[in-house]
Order: sequence, then C-alpha cells, then structure tokens
Amino acid sequence: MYERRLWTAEMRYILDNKCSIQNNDYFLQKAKSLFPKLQKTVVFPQSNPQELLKNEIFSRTDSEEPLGTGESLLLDFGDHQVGYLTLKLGYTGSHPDAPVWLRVRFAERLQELKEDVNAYHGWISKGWIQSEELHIDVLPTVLNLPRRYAFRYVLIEVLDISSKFRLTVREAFCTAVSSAMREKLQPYHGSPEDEALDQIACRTLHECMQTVFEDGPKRDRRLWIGDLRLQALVNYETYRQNDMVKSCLYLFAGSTLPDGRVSACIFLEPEIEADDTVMFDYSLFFIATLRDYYNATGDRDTVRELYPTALRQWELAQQNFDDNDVIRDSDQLGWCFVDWDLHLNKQASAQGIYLYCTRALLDMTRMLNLHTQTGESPFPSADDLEKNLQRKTEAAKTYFFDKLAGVFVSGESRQISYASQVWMVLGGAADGSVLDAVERIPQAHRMVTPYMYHHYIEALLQADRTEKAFEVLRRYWGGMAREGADTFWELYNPENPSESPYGGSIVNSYCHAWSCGPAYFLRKYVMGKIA
Ligand code: RAM
Repeated sequence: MYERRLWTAEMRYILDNKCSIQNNDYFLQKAKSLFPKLQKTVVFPQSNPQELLKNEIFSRTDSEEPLGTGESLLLDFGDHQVGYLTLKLGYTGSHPDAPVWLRVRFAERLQELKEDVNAYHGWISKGWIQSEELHIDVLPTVLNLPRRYAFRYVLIEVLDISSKFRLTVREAFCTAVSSAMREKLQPYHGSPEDEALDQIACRTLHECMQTVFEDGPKRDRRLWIGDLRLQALVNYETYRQNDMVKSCLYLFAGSTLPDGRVSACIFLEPEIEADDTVMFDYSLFFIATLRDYYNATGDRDTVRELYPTALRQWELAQQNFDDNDVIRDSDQLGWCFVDWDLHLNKQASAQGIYLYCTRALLDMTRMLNLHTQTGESPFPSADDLEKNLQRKTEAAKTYFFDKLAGVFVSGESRQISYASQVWMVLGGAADGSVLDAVERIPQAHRMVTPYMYHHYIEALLQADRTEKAFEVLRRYWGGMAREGADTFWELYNPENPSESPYGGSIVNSYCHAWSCGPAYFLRKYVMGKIA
C-alpha cells in the first residue's frame, strides 16, 4: 500500500518548489455571484427503526430510555442527510455531579459503526472519520454540534457518567442543507427497478449539491473537476441548476497554477484557492465540461470568456507527447487519474482522454468561429486542431493497439485494461470491438469506481451496445442498491466489498457525486424509449 507521503508528493505540481496560485478576480467574482442559496430542512430520526433492533451491538434505539456508562443510543434519520446535529439532553436521578463523557459517531452506512476507528492506519487523514468526543458539564442542555456531517445514522455512546444520574436524549434533529431545489427536479418514469436507481442517484446528487458541486459531503467536501463533469451531466437531466455549473467553471478558471493550468480541485475556505494537485486528465476535463455546459445551455458568452482557459489546458497537454505523438508514460503516482486503482497503467487511457477532449475543443472552436472572424488569431484554427487530432489518433492505433489480442495495451508492461479500451472508444480511436474483446481476456484489469463505470457505460452507448450498457448499469449500480445504499458510493467492487484505495474503508465516502450517473443514463437514453 502506498504511503501518504509518496502519493501527495508525487501528485503535486510545484514550480521552483514554491507554488503560487494565480487568481483572476473578475472570474472569481463572477463565480461567487452565482453561488446558490442553501436550502435548510429540519429532519427528525425515525421513531421506531425496527430494522436496527436486530443489530444487537447497539444497545438502544429508543431515546426514551436513560443511558448509563457503556450504553449507547442509535438514531436513524431514515435517509442520507448532510447537515448539523442538535441534541436536547437531560438526566434522571440526582443532580449531575460530574461531566458526561460522550462519543458521537456519524455514519452514512450502518456498517461504518461496526468498524474500529483506531484500526485505521491508512494514508489519508484520520481527520475525515466522523467521530467526536465531548464533555457535557451542565444538564439539561441543547447541544449544537458545530461541524457539518454526512450521515444517516448517529451513534451516541456514553463513555462515562457518574453513578448518581443517567443521561436522557430528549430530542434529536438534523438541520439538513443542500442547494438542490426539490421543486426543480424533473420527473422520471421507468420500471420500479430503474426508478429506484434513479431515486438513489438523484439523492446522491442532491446531497453533493452544496455551495459548489462537492465530490462527497463526508470526504473531500470540495470541488473536483472529474466529479464536476459527471455531476453537471446529471444536473442537466434532473435539477437543471445550470448556474451552479457555470459558477464552478468560473472557479476553476479563476484560480489556476502559475502557467494557467487548471487544478484538479478547488478549496472555498478561508479563501477560494486552487489546490496544488494537478492531474493530466483532470485539467483536460475543463474543456469537456465547458463544451457540455454549452450543449446544455447554449450560453455562448460563457464559452467565449472561458475558451482561452480551455485552450490553455490543451496547449499544456502537448508537453506530455513525444515526437511520435504518443503520450509519455509516467511512474509518478497520480499523474493521470482515470480510476482509483494504483496498479492501473494510465498511458493508453491518457491518450484516449486527450483525443476526447480535443474533440470537445474542436466543437467549441467551430461554434465560436474565432479564427475566421478575426483574421489573425492567437487561437489555433479548427483545421489545426483536426490535423493534431488525426496525427494523435493514428499514433494511438499504431503504438497502443495489439493486433493479436485485438485490444489496446498500456505502458511498458503492455497492461490490458477496460479503462484503455473505454477511453480509446470515447476518443474516437476505436470501435466497440475492443469492448467485446476485452471481456474475453480474464486477466484484463477491471474497474473499481462508479466513475470509471460511468465512462464504460458511455463507451458502450457510443459503440451501439445499448442493451449491454444498461445490463451493466443495472447490475453494477443495482448491486449497491441491493446492499441497501441510500446514496451511491465512491467505490464499489462487487468482488471486494471492502475495497479502499486509502488503506481502510472507514474513510471511504458512501455518497459520492461521480456515482450519480444512472439518473443521467436512464433519463437520457431509456425514459420514453425502449431499452
Ligand atoms: C478522491 C476524491 C474525488 C476524486 C479525486 C481524484 O479522493 O474524493 O472524488 O476526484 O480523488
């Protein structure tokens, strides 16, 4: 397992060891002016969570019963919530003569509460684990926990209390927050199974829609571009809060690395600032996200303003190619993301992603027609882009395609993976035959995240394998639904339920934006059609 030190050091893009982030105030002001208003809803726990009573490890689910040392109360809020917890606490017995020592744990899935927090020694911070210890000096009291949490379940454990009194939880509620407006959600009709998948997907997106499109409200609680691209696609079919996408695009353009490179993610607090983490594919996805935004809204002015940022990502990507138009491989962890799999070779996928994003740039270049309008333009013409695309497509076929195996291979070890085939199809360098061929290769590297599965479904659809696409979608996302998911997860490997790239599943996120794809695919390709 890779250490934290290694991963972060290698993911960083540091110029001269000091990385000064470049801000464009005009873009940032524009982004802020489009920030959505958070909607607040008060949610109470279920009064009689019968199912939970079967979990004998939790001693109480009925808040009427007073708690002594070593006893705990489990609250079930009925669905995934993002928000703030309030507890109204009281006591029975003598006047409290010592502080109550409490632990409050929050969980998106019940299973998280069965995990031993102290057993986690993974490489991302333990700080993400949603667990607080506190001392209550005065009772009765109203306790407002200051952090925002992502959860369905709350476990209140009494670590110690004086023998002269017992703790009562008189009331508990969550002030849930989201910027998604329920009344805007477009209706969906399908089979009961598809409706269930759509509903879970919409709930996932709903929970991740805060001031920006967050990746996951438990972790990392910020704007990542790979996640944004997929969330935006789902948003166009569901909530249609398109100004939020616009705001996020301006955030990425408004805070970049010194050379104009779009960062992989943005922090909002205490001030807006790009992270110094960059990844080849994530920077390029700025282009595709902008093109998709245009397709959904027809907002030409925004594309005009942000086109130079998009073009810059494409220009910077040229540095990664060798003289034969082949993307250079790298052994730096995280140079290109593709999937949360540290053993996946990313070279072929990166070439495919480049082709995919070049096509998106070409679409916008043609639409804006900047070159011919101004005569002498600093921008490459559509013809220049076409030629570049052709050369790099040819290189993809020449250097990565293994004729004998009938699939694309990646890296020096000629690794065969689903990811490489998917991205070559999406990049236009291959037809669907590689998707069929890879299935017949048992050692082919498989996919671990709904993020990568999303692209697989997209590739199957593009290659006219519609039936297969929806069979995979229903099996994969249906697998999470059958496991009782209220929202879709960051990682799901049916062959390894405890899969985690972080060294422990306690820090996995179980409401993760990049997994909300079913609402996009089912609404766009199935609703009202035969599939
Ligand atoms: C994870 C984040 C996010 C993803 C990045 C690359 O840690 O949660 O979803 O985009 O990695």
